[in-house]
Amino acid sequence: MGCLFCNIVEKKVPATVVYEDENTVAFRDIRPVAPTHVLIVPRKHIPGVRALSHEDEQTIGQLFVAARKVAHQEGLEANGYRLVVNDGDAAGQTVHHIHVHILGGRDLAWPPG
Ligand code: DGP
Repeated sequence: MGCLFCNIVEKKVPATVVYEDENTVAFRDIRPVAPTHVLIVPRKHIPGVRALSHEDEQTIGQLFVAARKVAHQEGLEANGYRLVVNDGDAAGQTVHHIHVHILGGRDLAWPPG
């Protein structure tokens, strides 16, 4: 068992990977809520925003720069897109390996539900 997203990073659980580099892996969300819905995760297991420390600054910086690359690759930059990080129960976090949702391909309402 263990962490689902660690298992995806390690290719023990299949996923549609759209981007990877030495620090990050991006794959399509299994329950998409927008025409483009990609999750990008650090290879390093960090449970969530609340678990971050100064040691993670480089990892998180790399994650956002890679998210931008994915958005470009997915053709989202012309119309815009949203990056979402859910942290904790009230936000609806269900997988406790930090991840950024990359959402695009439609107009996105604000505020979110
Ligand atoms: P969050 O609520 O922020 O923790 O989002 C977790 C997301 O993970 C949710 O949108 C659904 C997605 N997800 C859950 N299980 C799997 C899986 O096995 N494969 C993939 N590709 N996505 C998953």
